[in-house]
Amino acid sequence: MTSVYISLGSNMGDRLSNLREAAGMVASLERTCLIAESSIYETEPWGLKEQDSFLNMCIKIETELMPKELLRKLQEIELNLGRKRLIKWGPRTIDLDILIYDDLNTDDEELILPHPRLTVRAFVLMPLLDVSGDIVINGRRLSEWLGDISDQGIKVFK
Ligand code: PH2
Ligand code: MG
Ligand code: MG
Repeated sequence: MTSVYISLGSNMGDRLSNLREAAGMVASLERTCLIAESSIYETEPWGLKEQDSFLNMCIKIETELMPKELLRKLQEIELNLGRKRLIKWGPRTIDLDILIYDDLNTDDEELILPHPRLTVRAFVLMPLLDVSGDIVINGRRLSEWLGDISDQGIKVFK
């Protein structure tokens, strides 16, 4: 079994139930179990400012799915929950991103691991800290990366 951290985000429709449904669907994937869920955070939009605020969370799973298999399954879940790929960094019903897959470092065009923008996004770092503890990514602890980021407008939602 491999430990994997996944980020969930939603800023369209019923954001809370989108997160909950998606987390449930990930938990019921074959050869996969859910280990931990973070708090849910309400976060100001990052990247493209002119959109509604997001709810974000992270989960930890253990899985026997290979990275690309898992990626495909997450994309299926996004589609099943009505995700349409419209604008980069724009509004979305649900976004499921693999953040960390074991200690794997890949530079594949489809799947870069650890997630390349993990260390600059407070909306990822804060929930990740909840479920992973203060692990080292790209040579620094999550809390150190977080310390570099000025306030990105994040508050606990639930
Ligand atoms: N996702 C994005 C772009 N901007 N901002 C917040 N606060 N939360 C997100 O999940 C998010 C974002 C594209 O994946
Ligand atoms: Mg994303
Ligand atoms: Mg994504």
